[in-house]
Amino acid sequence: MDFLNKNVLVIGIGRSGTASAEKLKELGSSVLLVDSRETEANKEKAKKLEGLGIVVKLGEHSLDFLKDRDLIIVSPGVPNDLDLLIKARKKKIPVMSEIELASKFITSPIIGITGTNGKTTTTVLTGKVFEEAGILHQIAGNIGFPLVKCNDKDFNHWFIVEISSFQLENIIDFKPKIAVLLNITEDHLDRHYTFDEYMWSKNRIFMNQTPDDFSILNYDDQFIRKLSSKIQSQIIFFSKSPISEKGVYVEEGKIIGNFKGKFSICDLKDLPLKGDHNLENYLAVAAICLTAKISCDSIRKAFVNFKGLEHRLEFVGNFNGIDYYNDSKSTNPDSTIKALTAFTQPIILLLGGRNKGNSFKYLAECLNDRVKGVVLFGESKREIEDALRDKSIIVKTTDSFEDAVLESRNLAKEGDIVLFSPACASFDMFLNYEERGRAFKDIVKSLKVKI
Ligand code: UMA
Repeated sequence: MDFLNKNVLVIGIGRSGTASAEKLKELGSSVLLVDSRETEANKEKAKKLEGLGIVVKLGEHSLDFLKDRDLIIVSPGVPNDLDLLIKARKKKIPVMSEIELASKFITSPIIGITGTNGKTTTTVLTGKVFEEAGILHQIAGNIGFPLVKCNDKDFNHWFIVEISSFQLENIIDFKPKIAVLLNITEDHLDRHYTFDEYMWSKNRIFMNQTPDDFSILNYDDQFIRKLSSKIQSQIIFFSKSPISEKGVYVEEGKIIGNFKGKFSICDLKDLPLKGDHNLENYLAVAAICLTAKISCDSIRKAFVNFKGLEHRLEFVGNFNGIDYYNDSKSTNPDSTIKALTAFTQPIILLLGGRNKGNSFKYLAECLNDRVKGVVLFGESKREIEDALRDKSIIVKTTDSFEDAVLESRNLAKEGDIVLFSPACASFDMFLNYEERGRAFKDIVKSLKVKI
């Protein structure tokens, strides 16, 4: 696709939109970048981009933006049913996401990793194995570094890309060599409206694959296993139990590979990250790396040395015999359910924030005997309280984030875990989950936690 002298509209002045606009300008397109939010920060960004010859318009979107447009690049945070996009499609103006634009310039193989939970850990850990094996690679995507900023003109390597459902909504030809679907549970229903629509966007990761490509699928997820019959690429499964299909699974405390014969990859007891979700991540990474023909030795070494990521079951410290864990990245009920599997001790669980359209009923059912108490905060506290009504668990509702953390300390006894795994987005009280996680850690540290 030639971008020279094309009239392109880019929607969103975040990381994706800015990087796309810069790339298109470099390629000789005439770029109009628009964003509905006229904030001081956006005005600053606009000034810089205008210096590069990009026209920027902040404030309400206008249908005039579509006039004489050849192409639209849409940021992931922009809803797919935005009036401007609906009108653009009616006018037959192509609409593509930033990863689609990026893929036009990439010839090296892409590993695309999607799923409701575990994407970032799987992406980073895959990178660690590639690093251990000495294979050139770059990590990009939803992790915070737009793929369109990457360039593979100079050398041949792998792109390890974390991909969200939002980014998949507007792909056209995007085709990963290895496409990974970790799990699918309810999430982002405020944006996708129904679970089927959310599934539809996730499944798009496979839509351009051919029998020369590979898909890595979670055998234990009934929705994912069902869709395997519709996938064109070579399927490699991973499972927490023994399976006869080609792939990676757990048997007798070991991770086993079954790729033209069975072999042991590593012992579970040597793996530093605990919990069912981390086991799924390890299995997926092993399957990806074996598919990329990396040795078991490199996989094992990287697994053993990887200590996990900030805000994902991160150990904060011990205060008066109580262990505090920050799992602020848990923004949906499923990730909290999985976080609970990491512990055998009694737990005080902190829940709350902005609900993304999920039900808390199943989470309430999964609060097993080990959850002694639940402390609620934020916008969704009443909704979660309703879901917990029939449970014989101590439930405390608080009026501020700080009160919630202090209340959890009051409920916990020596030997207990305080688990901050909120099951909700952070946007009711914080800029993002990182800021929320840091706030949790700061409050815990102010309790004079010994790290
Ligand atoms: N906007 C409009 N009109 C609208 C709606 C939004 O102009 O109708 C504007 C907003 O004001 C905003 C921009 O469009 O300025 C949207 O930007 P964005 O939210 O897409 O921000 P980016 O900085 O481009 O970040 C995106 C991803 N954000 C989202 O998916 C919400 C980042 O993932 C990603 O790291 C980045 O691209 C680079 O690829 C973040 C995320 O929260 C981490 N992802 C979700 C998740 O992981 O759960 C999917």
